[in-house]
Amino acid sequence: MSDTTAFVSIEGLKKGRQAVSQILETAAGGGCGSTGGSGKASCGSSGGPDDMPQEIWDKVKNHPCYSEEAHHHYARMHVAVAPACNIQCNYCNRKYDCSNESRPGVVSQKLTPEQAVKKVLAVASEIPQMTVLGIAGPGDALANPKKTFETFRMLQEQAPDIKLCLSTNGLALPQMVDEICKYNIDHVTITINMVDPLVGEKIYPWIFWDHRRVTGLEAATILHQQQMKGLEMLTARGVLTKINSVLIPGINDDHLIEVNREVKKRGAFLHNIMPLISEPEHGTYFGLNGQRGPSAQELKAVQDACMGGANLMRHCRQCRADAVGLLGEDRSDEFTLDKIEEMEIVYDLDKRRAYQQGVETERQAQHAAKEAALAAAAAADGVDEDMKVLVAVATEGHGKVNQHFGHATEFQIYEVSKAGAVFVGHRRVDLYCQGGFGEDEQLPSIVNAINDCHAVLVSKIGACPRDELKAAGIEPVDQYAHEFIEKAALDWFGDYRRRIAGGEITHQPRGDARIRQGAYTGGAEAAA
Ligand code: CLF
Ligand code: SF4
Repeated sequence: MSDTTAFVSIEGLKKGRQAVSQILETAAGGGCGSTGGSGKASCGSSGGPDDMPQEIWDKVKNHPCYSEEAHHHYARMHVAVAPACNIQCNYCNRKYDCSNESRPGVVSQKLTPEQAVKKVLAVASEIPQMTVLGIAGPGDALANPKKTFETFRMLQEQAPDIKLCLSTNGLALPQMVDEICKYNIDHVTITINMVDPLVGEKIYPWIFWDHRRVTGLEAATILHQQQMKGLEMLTARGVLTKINSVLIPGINDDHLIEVNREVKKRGAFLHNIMPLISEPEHGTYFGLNGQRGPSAQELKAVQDACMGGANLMRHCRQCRADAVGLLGEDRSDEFTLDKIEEMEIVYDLDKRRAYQQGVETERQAQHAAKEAALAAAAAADGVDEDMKVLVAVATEGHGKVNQHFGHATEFQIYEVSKAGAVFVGHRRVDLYCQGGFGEDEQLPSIVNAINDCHAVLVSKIGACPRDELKAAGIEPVDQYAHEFIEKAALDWFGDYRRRIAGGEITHQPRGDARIRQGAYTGGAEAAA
């Protein structure tokens, strides 16, 4: 524990941790999205009020980042009101969005707090499942405190049902904790890439601190102390915290296990380990100096090594600082300032609640389907009881297999075993169907992206990609169209094991996906 903790009331810290630790205990070992068939909640999954303190359930149940299950149903949005930053990360080029929360890509429009609130109300009236407003750049939310808190203040008055969320590098966090609590900001993300300043000095060339630029080890030491102190203070006040870490191969890959341990000790609710995206064309220090990002397998290996520590988020989409919609989709183009001017904005709380009630009903049906499929899987006989395979799923939301292969721009990846179907990540791909026709030259890259999967579950698929997938050893499966994902994955897995047991097919281990995590969509993607 750093010496800075002297500022934090020990009693407060204990109390805050107590609440958070109850959920962490239920989550331990399950991983994000896993219930392990036990019915226990893992944060980010399908747990309910019986699995965790009611006040925590209320905070996470419809937050798409804090609940893996919720991300199939609920949307978030970001408003780009925070352009300045107080540190330099080697994976950031200021032309691009903040890497704390967003994939770089120029923010289309920076907003004033008034414009931001108007935009939120416009989105809330059009997308009733939008439940969370986050401020995540394009710089650092807390390096722009006036704009950040003014936005939250106005929004709290005008749209009280929307959860408030912010993301920060942590440097200015301790002195902002009172403000954060004043506006009922229940969710705070801190990007923590190291707990050892010797590692930190390879990531942060400088910080701006006490009216001067500080460099090297001193900079990393101050940043580390501020991050730890801020995390402890938030825990003591009962604010849910998520830690984002950028996985930088050769710099902090092994070290992230220690980061996970240290943030868990200080009450972090979730740990989101994200891949460095480091393309030279984005002009970052790392990108220009040959620092590569991790492969999908390297990312999963580090995440798996952290299991049992702070609970993991694996469904992050590294979204833009002006993203709008479900995670993985971006509807920001529909809500530019020009378009908002022409919209009739009706923020109708009752209508929003009624819509969300419908979402909850669907979610319960999804949960029930998953439980039934799990029971069937546990009862089924077959070969190799410990078998685990990956399946790719094409979905456009609602937790269902409901997307045509040719329309997918990403596949969700589930690890399936008799114990359950657990979301473990996603793979972005280039669109196969363009202008109504399949682009066959895209197929090899799509197949490569899911090359470690045994099957791909889709609502529909054409003959050409079907043949190509089969030739690559990946089963194209469309018989579970419009079913809930976990049920579909478990049913397919049961059938797969039966076919092996019956001698129809032989189980073949799959190879590694031959692409780098997050690096397959060209210009829109960049550093973490
Ligand atoms: Fe935004 Fe972040 Fe809040 Fe979510 S994002 S401020 S916690 S509302 Fe979510 Fe986007 Fe990943 Fe962030 S998917 S980058 S974790
Ligand atoms: Fe600042 Fe975010 Fe860029 Fe880091 S990634 S330098 S915190 S804007």
